[in-house]
Amino acid sequence: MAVTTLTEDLGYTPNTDGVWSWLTTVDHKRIGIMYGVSALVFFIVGGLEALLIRIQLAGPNGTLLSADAYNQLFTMHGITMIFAAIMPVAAAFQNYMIPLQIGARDVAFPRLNAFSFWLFLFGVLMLMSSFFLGGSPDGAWTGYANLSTQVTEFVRMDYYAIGLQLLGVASIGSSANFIATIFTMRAPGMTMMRMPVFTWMSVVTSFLLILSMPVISVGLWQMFLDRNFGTVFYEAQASGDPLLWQHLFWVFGHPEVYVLVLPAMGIISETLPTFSRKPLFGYAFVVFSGIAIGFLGFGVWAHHMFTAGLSPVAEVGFGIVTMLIAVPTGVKIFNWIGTIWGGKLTLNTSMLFSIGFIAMFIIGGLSGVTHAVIPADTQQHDSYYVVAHFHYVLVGGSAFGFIAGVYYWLPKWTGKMLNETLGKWHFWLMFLGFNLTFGPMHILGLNGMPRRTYRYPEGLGWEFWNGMATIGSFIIGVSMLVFIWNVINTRRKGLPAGNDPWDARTVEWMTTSPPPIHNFDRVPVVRHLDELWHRKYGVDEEGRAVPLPDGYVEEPAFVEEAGGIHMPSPSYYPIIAAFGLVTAGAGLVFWSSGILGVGMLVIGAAIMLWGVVGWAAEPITREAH
Ligand code: HEM
Ligand SMILES: [Cu+2]
Repeated sequence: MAVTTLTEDLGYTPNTDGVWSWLTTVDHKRIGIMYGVSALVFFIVGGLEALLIRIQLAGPNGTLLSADAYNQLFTMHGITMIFAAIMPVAAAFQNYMIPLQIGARDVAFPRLNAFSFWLFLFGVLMLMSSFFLGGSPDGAWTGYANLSTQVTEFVRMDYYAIGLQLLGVASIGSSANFIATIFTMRAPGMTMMRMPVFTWMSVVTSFLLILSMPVISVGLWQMFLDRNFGTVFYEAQASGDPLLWQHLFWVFGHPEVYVLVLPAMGIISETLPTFSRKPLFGYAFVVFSGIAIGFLGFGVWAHHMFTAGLSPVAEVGFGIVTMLIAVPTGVKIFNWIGTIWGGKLTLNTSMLFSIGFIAMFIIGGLSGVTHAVIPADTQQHDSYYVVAHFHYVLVGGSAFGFIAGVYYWLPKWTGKMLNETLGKWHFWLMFLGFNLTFGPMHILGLNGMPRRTYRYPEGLGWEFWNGMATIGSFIIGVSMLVFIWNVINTRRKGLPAGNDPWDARTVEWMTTSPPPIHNFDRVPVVRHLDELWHRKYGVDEEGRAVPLPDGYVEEPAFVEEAGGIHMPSPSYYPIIAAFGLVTAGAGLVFWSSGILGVGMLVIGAAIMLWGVVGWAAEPITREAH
């Protein structure tokens, strides 16, 4: 079957090698790889920031960092890990895997997809340039007013106010793309209740982003206006209200934590059945509990404000809803354990990280429930107990889940198998390092150690456990080096993987490894949840899975496509539009410096306009050299 891009129909062959082809690509797989590589690099940056923090706190009276430097580091650590590492790694998996899981050839809006990626990348680079241009945001990742609206000689929190907006636009763009793709481009027969759970959790995550990002955008604009135009949205003395910022931030912020963990939950819902050789236990319950978490996630934001002086009635309401979220979360955990139970387990690295996810997430979830108890939270708030809690769910949860996904799907992306021995070293070092870093923080927090404090005196009993936590964080660092070495080594000389190395269940394993630019030579007709298993195995009278005779498949197995396959053409307008928008954003960051700011704003807007007009008017005949 002939595969052409629209431009090829007109005798042009896109070059797929070289930097230029990456700068102009609109292929979801390549965009996924670029998100993945960027996220890994930024995870390392966020990790190095964390190691500096841990060195400073390894013992009492740390002297490595000044208070000012410390404030910038933990603020940027939080922002980097959330917006530049965990969110883009989710986007990496979603970009690469969603079209493959639903039997589509690409996403609905390929150029918007490229635009979202470049906006994310340039937005993060602008945020990080703050290190070299006057100092980084230092008001914590939560940016509480009036600390964040204080006008100083630095523009630090303007980077925050504008930078997060740009990343928000990128997230909304890719979320709209995923929703349009999943609802309109599934292979024939793939009903919603035959969709893999990872794709389902991506639907929920995309809606969470589209509904929550605009809320913080309003808050960020008000912060920017208070800082640069003398408005008083958050000025209590001028009938503004600093609590308004906290409400706007957490109406976004709490759904945001589910944006970070639901994709990882989707991934282990793929790996656990494959490596237990059993269908996912309670598929529908796993799907609907994810949807329930999405809904309830919008009703708990004020549990972050139990010490902000809200009325007891409001507090109790938010406390109860917060406890309620434990129910759908528990349903998922029981269904994962139900899947493993009685299964024929393959304890490879992907499975170890998947089981590690469940165990660590349970610990994080349980401390989460203790936060819902208002009097207890009053003690725990802003202490290291809270820092422990969210690292158990974000590192032990999200990060472990995504790493399980790399060990599961990298053979599909590269056609090569990761080394299992190095994988096991990675897992056990990370598991040990992680628990040694964040386990003791529960004790430190209950012993009164506050977060966001650049040093502590002797004699408060915090020395030993801080020392342990610092050792643990370096063990995490070593485990990540083992992982990176494994990936690099595999790219060079990994063993061939073949199309279906895990004898897996879902459609993505039906195509080659790596997949061709058009994903499938022939689009499969889907009749079952776990379609591929049903093409390989029947069920005997005892209900056991028995291999089907070779070549046996229910007809029609594939879609008949007359007239060849058309793929979207490379384009350079998305990167131009993204560059223009970020330049205009940088102009706003430097608004207070007069002509420089205005100049960048105008030039950026002009470049963006060029990009958008070119994109809209792009003749499909243009040769993108
Ligand atoms: C991998 C190793 C990591 C280590 C050793 C680490 C360590 C720390 C420490 C010590 C703090 C507290 C700083 C303070 O309050 O003074 C902190 C804060 C934080 N971390 Fe991590 N972290 C790691 C990974 C992550 C990841 C993967 C995420 C997110 C997805 C994350 C998100 C955060 C956030 C949001 C804060 C709060 C920052 C703030 O208070 O504004 N961390 N981290
Ligand atoms: Cu919350």
